[in-house]
Parts: sequence; C-alpha cells; structure tokens
Amino acid sequence: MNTNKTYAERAARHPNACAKQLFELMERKKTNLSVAADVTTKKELLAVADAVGPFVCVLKTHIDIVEDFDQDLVDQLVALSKKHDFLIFEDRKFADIGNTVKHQYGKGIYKIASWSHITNAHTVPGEGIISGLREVGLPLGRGIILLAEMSTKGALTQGAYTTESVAMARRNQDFVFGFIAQHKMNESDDEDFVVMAPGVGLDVVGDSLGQQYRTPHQVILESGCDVIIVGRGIYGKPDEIEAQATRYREAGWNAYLERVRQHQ
Ligand code: 6AU
Repeated sequence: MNTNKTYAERAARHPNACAKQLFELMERKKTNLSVAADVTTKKELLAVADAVGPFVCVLKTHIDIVEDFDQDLVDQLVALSKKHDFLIFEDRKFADIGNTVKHQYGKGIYKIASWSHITNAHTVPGEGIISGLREVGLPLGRGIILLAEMSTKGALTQGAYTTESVAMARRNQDFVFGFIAQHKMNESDDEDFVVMAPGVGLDVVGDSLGQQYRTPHQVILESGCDVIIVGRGIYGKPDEIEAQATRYREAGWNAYLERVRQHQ
C-alpha cells in the first residue's frame, strides 16, 4: 500500500507532477505540516507566512478574507514560497458548474490559477467541475484535491458521497492528486492519492461552530492521512507561532516515521 511508504518513495514513482513536487518537498524539509493562515489583513498574512515558512510543506490561504488584498500580496506570497520552499494552496472550495469555476479559477480579482499551486473543489456538481478547472490549471502545472470528507460535525460528506468522490478522482488522475479527508483513500498499489487532513489540534477538541479536532497521531498514524492542516492551533497564539509550528511539525513528522517503521 503506497500510503505506508516513505514520502521519498512515493515522490519517485508518482505520475502526477504536483503530487511528486509535494512529496519531494516534504521529504526535503522533513515536514508534513500545512498551516492554514486564516487572517484578514495583508500584513498579518505575510507575517504568518514568513514565520511558519521554514516549518511547512504547504501554506494554505483563504485569499477572499483579506480585507486589503492586492496583487502585491500575491507577489510577496510567491516570493515567500520560493524563499522558504513551500507550495501555496488556495482553499477556494470551488462548487459550481464547470464553465463558471473555470472563470473563478483563472479570472476575476484573484486569478487564483496564476499563483496557487494547489486548490480544492467540492464534488457536488459532478465531474464537470474537474473538467472546467483542468482547462485552466493543467497547462500551468497545477493540481487539485477533492473534498471527500469534511471535518465538521454533521457534515454530509460521508458514505456514497465520499465513495463517489473517490471514484471521480480515480477517473481524473492527471489533474486530481488527492483529497481533503479524514482517512486514507488508497485501496490498491495502482493509486497514490495524497490526503490532506484539516481539523487537527493538540490542545482542544473543537470550536463553537462545529469544527472537530484530532491529534497528528490519530490523523497520520491511525487514519493514514499524509498532511496535517493546522490553523488556529498555530496562528492563534501570535507570540508563539514559531514554537507552535515546531511542535506540530514534530508531532506530524514523528507520527509519519512511526507509520513507516510499523510497515517495514
Ligand atoms: O485549524 P482550524 O480549525 O483553525 O482551521 C482549519 C482550516 C480552515 C478550514 O477552512 C479548513 O481547514 N478546512 C477544510 C479545508 C482545508 O478544505 C475542510 C474541512 O473539512 N475542514 C476545515 O477546517 O481554513
């Protein structure tokens, strides 16, 4: 099962350019941590990106919550991604018909495809959403992940919905390289999807709005996910950002090493 191999082994064999780049980066930096930088000003976003940069494989953004967004923010984020060697993941959660998401991805104020290495999409509309995003993203070397399971209480992303979402990914492996999910999705040696798991926290079990947290140990070792996404657990304590990033990075990496060890 590819899930239990090292990130280096998975990088070496991966047919999808985006996944390959991500696994190589994870191995090089020894990190499976992604920080969700859900802050609402340009200054804060750049400060968080610069502070967590050395510790992460992926910086996750919600660009539409930044009140003073401008092109210079994007230019600076891209410069930081090169300085610190991380990928940018705009968490846009596309959810419309193929023709509309194509424009939302490539055009408008944000022009997401021009700077975000990875983005994500809901599967509610069916496979046309993947086709629309692919038209814009594939020529630029981008990849997407599908929301197969959400982290929140009462989420409808379960059962047949999840199964069908995985089937959609299997039919589109040139562009879809993984999932937002809570457990591994690989079922045979022929596939190697990257699972990025949000809802990760070491100190609390949830928030007042339905979010649910599990530990890096549960997510990586017990559930077979590949990347932990941590937001408030890291940027929520502005004076401790680097200390918390170090703590989550170690927890995530140790859980991964233990997983590899158990399957040798
Ligand atoms: O650690 P938190 O709770 O502060 O932040 C979690 C981050 C947020 C959410 O928008 C995102 O992860 N997220 C997602 C993603 C990444 O697609 C899906 C999901 O099911 N739950 C979730 O929290 O930026």
